[in-house]
Order: sequence, then C-alpha cells, then structure tokens
Amino acid sequence: MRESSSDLTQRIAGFVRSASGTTPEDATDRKFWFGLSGAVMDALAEDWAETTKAYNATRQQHYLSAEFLMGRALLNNLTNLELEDEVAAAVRESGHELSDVLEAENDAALGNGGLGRLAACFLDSCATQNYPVTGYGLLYRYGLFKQTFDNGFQAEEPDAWREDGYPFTIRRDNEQRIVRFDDMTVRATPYDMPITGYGTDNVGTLRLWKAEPMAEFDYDAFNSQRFTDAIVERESVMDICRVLYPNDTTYAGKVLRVRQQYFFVSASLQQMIDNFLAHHEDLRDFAKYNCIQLNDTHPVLAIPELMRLLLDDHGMSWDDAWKVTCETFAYTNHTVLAEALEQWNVTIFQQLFYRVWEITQEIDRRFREHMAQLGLDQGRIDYMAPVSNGNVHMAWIACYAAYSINGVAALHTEIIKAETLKEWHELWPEKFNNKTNGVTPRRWLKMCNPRLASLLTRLSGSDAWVTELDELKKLRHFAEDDAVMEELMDIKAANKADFARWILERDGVEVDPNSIFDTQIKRLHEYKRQLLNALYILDLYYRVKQGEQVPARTFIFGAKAAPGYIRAKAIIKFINEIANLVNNDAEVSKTLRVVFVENYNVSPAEHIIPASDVSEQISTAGKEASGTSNMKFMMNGALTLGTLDGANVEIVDSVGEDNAYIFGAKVEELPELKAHYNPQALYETVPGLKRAIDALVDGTLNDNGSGWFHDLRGSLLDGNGWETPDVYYVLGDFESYRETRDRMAEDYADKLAWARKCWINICESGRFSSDRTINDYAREVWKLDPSPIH
Ligand code: 26Q
Repeated sequence: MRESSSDLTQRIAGFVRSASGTTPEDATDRKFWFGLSGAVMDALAEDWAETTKAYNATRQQHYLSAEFLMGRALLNNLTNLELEDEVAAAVRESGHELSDVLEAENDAALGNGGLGRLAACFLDSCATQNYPVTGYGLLYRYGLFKQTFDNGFQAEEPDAWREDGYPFTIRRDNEQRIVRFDDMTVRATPYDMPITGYGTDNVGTLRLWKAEPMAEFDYDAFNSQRFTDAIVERESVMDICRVLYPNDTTYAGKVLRVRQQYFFVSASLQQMIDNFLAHHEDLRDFAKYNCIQLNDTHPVLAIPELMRLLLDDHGMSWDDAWKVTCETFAYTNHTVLAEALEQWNVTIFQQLFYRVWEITQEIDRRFREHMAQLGLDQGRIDYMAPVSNGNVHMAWIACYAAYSINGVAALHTEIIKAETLKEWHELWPEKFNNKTNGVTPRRWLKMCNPRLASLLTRLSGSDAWVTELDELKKLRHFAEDDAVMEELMDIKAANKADFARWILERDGVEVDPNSIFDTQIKRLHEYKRQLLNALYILDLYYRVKQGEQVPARTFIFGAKAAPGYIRAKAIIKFINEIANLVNNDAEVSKTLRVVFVENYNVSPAEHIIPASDVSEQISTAGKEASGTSNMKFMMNGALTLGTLDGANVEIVDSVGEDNAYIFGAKVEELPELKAHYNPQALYETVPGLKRAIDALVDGTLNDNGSGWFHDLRGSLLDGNGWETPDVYYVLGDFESYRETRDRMAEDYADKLAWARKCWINICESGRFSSDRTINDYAREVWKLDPSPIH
C-alpha cells in the first residue's frame, strides 16, 4: 500500500464500497472495518505467497497448538506494515475515526489464556525475525465463551466471532486433507491467517483446520428414509471444531476433545509429509527439514499419528519411523499441576482410532522393554509407561519421544526436573532445557501504548527497540533525569484517563484517574489467589470505615472462570459483592473503587495494562509456570507486587529487589510451613483476617442463597470437613501481602521515586521479549536459520 495518500484513500474506499454496498461515508464502522481489512489482505497477498513458497523449500518449524489467542488483527497488521498513520488519515478523509473502526473488530479468542496467547506472541516474533515457522490449530466456530455478570454471578454466552465473516482467514479448498476416525471420515479444510512481522516483508501463516463432511450433501440419503441420519452425521462432523474447551488446568476426559486433537494433528502432519515429498525423496530425511513443537500435551497425538503415517501410508520400518519421530518432536510443558496432565482412557483410543491405539501399544511395549534393559525396576516402569492403569498418558509419550523437553521459566524448569518429570530427567537430563516465556513488544508496547512508545523512540533516537528490545537498557540512565520521569508520569496519567473513559463507556463504572491503579488480570484459579487480593480489599474497606487514611486506590480485576469450576465462580461473585459494598459506600468510595472488567480478553488487556500502576502476580510459590502478563505490565511501567514464582523470579533478578515488591513464602519454604500449617489460628490472630473472612457469612455480603460463600470460607478454615484447608496458603501469606501492599501504596506518594522504578522496569524488559525466547528456541531446539524473502 505504498502510494500517495489520496490513492490510498481511494483504494480503501473501493474495498469499503464492495464490503458495505454503500458509500464509505455511510458505511457503519463495522463495514468499514471489513473493507479496510480486505485492503490490508490485498496489500500483503504477494509477499505471503512468496514467503510460503520459500519456507516450504527450506528447513522449517511447525508449531502445533490447540489454542491461538490472537485478539484483533487489523491494528496489528497496520502496525507491522508501518501504515497506521497513513491509514488513519485516509480513514478520516472518509468520515471515520480509525480508533472506532478498530473497536468494531471481534477478538479471535481461540484460546483460554496464557498458553494460547503465548502461541500468538511466538508467531509474531517468528514472522518479525524471518523464521520459517507455521502455526497449526483449529478453526473453532465459537471461541472462549463471552462472560457477562448477572447479579454478580458469571454467566456464559457463545462467542460467534466470525459468524458474519472474517476477512483475515483465507479458505484453501485446494489444500484439504482427509482425516479418518473409525466411526467417521472428515474433510479438513485449512483456513490460513497471514502473520505479518514488523519491518520485514516475510508473512508467516497460521493454519486453522475446519472439519467438514466429506460430501457436500448426500442426495441419495436426502431422497430416502435416511434423511435425518444424513443430517445428524453431517452435524456430528461439524461438531469437531464447533467450540473451544473452556477449561484450563483441569483436564476432562471428553471424547470430543480427543477428536479435536487428532483431527488437527493428523491434517497438519499429512500436509507436512506431502510438502516434504514435493521437495525431497526419502522420508527418512524428514527430520532434517522439519521439526515440530508441541504446545503442551494437547497435540501429543501427533507422535503416534506420525508413526502411523510413516508405517502405513509410506511403508517405512518401525525403527526408521521411530528414529524420524524422535528427531522431529520437541515438547513444552506449561504446568506443574498434576490435575492438568492429560490422560485418556484406552477405550477412547480403541473407539476412535484403533490403529493409533495399536501403535500406542507398540510404543508402550518397546518402552517397557527398553527400560528393563536399562535396569529400571518394575514399579518405575509401570509409572512411566505410556499406557498404564487403563489410561494413555500423553505427557509420558511426549517425554519418551521428544528430543527436547522445556519449561517456560527458570524456576518452573527446575520444578519439572525435580518433581513433575523427575523420572524422565534422571534418565535423559540432556533433553531438558529452559525457555523463559516472552511477549511481543509490538502488540504489548508499541501498539497498546503509543505515548510511551514515542517517548522511547525519541530518547533512543530510533525505533530500533521495537525489534531489539534490549536497546532499552541504554535508556536506563534517564531514571536520573527528572524531566523524563515527569514525562513518564504524564504518559501514565494520560493512559489512566483513557482507561477511565473506556471503562465508563463500556461498563458504566466511574474511576478516579488520580488513584493508584492496582490490577490483577488472568484466568480465575485458586492457585492464582484472586481470593487473597479480595480479602485485602475487604480488610482495607473496614480500615477506611474505621477512619484510617490510606492512599486512593482503584482495584481492577479481569478474569474468566471455567464454567464448571464452582469455587472460581464463587470468587468472582465475592469480588463483585465487594465492589458493590465499596463502590456504593458514600464515604469509602471517595478513596477506594473496585472494577471487575466484564469479559476480559486480549483487547481489554490492551486498554488495562498501559494504565496500570501495580501488577498483581500473587500465585502460591511454585504453582504459576511462568505468567506472561507480569512481563506485559513491566514493559508498560507497572511495578510487580508478587511472590517469587514463575517468571517473577527473573523479573526481580532483572530489575533488582528495590524495583519490585516481593512478599510471601518461597517455594523451598512451603513444605515445612505447610507441615505445621494452622489456618484457623491465623484467622484468629492475624489482624483484620477474621473480620474479612466472616463477612462471607455474617450477612455483609450476599451470595443469593447459593451457599457459595459458606463454602469459600470453609475452604480456607477447615476444608469444609472433607478437603485440606487452604491448599494455596492464602491465610499464610496474608500478613506479608498486606504489609507489602500497604508499603507499596505509601511509596506511590513519592512520584519521582516511583517513576524511576517504573522506568527501570521498562528499560530491563528486553529479556522478556518473545523475540529473545524465539531466538533461543530457534538456536537451541529448532536449529533454524532466518529465511528472509527479500
Ligand atoms: C486440557 C485438557 C482438556 C481441556 C483443556 C485443557 C487445557 C487447556 C488450556 C489445559 C491447560 C490450558 C492452558 C494452560 C495455560 O494457559 N497455562 C499457562 O501457560 C502460560 C504460558 O506458558 C504460563 O505463563 C502460565 O503460567 C500457565 O498457567
């Protein structure tokens, strides 16, 4: 789209006319968005085709993931093509505002949270650095459910994100594949999304597979008794990619979920093999040209499926096929929680794909033989075997076959080596490596925080930092420059004012931009301890009621709970009740406000993060594999209030202890602390705790007869008589949290000192760019070189 501004306006206008059937001036913002997006697709089509060709002819990497949490695409593409300013002017000439047009786009929410968003950041970094990488996933018709609040309770609605069309995917009918289950045969049609990079002509691909019936329509059946059967059969095929499973962390043994997984890995592998054979002769060389990263265990079926394709469709011997497989796959683990590890009952395998089951059994048989040769005792072999106790253990298959196993932050990798995957580490320590997560500075700094981005560019004298985030280290000395620090605070103030307008219009909530914005945004889970945050706020409410003077604060939450996770839903209701209490109290609401942002997603995050002062990262030590919002906040000049967990450890290491607020039990202290833990005693003795916890049941807060608040209180104090009380050490860390959080709020009063801390966080965030992460994967795991097309 390099052309004069009037040409650009005309070209965009043409696309808008054809999308809207009206003049650009009369088109709605939504229709304008369609047209403009079409113009962007037009602008990158040729480079996209060229990139695809180039990647297919070289060694390439394939990223298999059940989730890609892409968010919005238009601004991201305009940013990457460096067209934002020109387009904004062109849009204005047509009587629209670019910002309104951008807001007309739905989020592509094809992911639950961190794991899915990580995949999206990775694709951005691969494209930007010209790495020949393709993402493969599922074209869910419904993304993660839309959250609404009904009297403070979470309700779920379907997210039909592309029902009226979506210009950023291209259906490729000529690249369909067939996926066979024992009870159905399915057509897999790819929908490709271009992945633009910043400052490069390379355009990568995210390939999302859609399940369709084999025949367009079975007319024979239509004309006979089997009419309804034919309809039902069609519908059951379409079921495969109808909806994203909304659970994170808790595994559920659902047949449809396995179908989804097999469907997308089989189609992807078939395509990789076809492409290999179009360029090379001998499939035994497959791993020389291809490697596959498994994003958690969700795509691990690719291991037996690659074996099946090589053995059955391409006549390879077992030993050759196993060698190829073991040289192809690398596995990333994202969790230490045992309940998240996928295990499928063998009957599911037997029902859906008997041949894959046979191959899995053979892998299991050879594994047992292999381990016996190595001298492992039977108990240990049974524990580690791919098939045991009637279940197929996906993580064990991954650990056995993959040549690389990585955790997502230094602490996490140490924990999987010592605990979660201990047996594997003892056998093959050389497979294990750490790849600390990162986030893309394009979306999470340049795009969402244009004010800060332009300050950084001005001070650096260039925008090289956008692709070399470590450049920001050179700006560290400006921490001593009071004028720059004033400017930083002005930027934060302007972002806060923007947020205040946005949330007022969106959710009807009024907030004070002069207060401290203290934010926790992430999936709702007990281990993430939103409950600890809520108890602090409730206690603070009582303190203010009693006349204590405290710094003005706005507490911001964003979180979805898995629809079946009742305790998480209870915590949402609890926070909403606290918000009611605080915000409707004429006195307290002058100092404190609580905002629960409905339907938290990528786009809301882009409004919330640049406006936040405090980043709540308060998981029980050892439980959060990495966290990635912690990195986004840091990049945007918010200070971490956190435990030494996940990547927080490395953030503190980068910025120094004076520039973060760390509290709570450390991972190595917890076993001893938990051995003598008495939450009941803390409830009685820690100042403020009893009052806050009792508010759950004394009539102060209303759970509308659900009994949920009673359960919540019980979960902390006595485990309701049947579970271990306070598993996540909420009460244990409360005092330390309160002390640290109070101190942090007091520190905010010294504006310059606060700004200096924020500045150092920004300048040290280079380590947490996903560009660094991807370079590490490319060099150490994928053995991949950049492949620029121009
Ligand atoms: C499994 C089986 C059945 C249905 C759903 C699932 C499922 C789905 C999603 C299990 C887990 C997830 C998502 C996990 C996740 O987002 N983990 C987060 O990954 C981030 C990126 O590495 C880390 O930063 C977070 O610490 C980690 O919680």
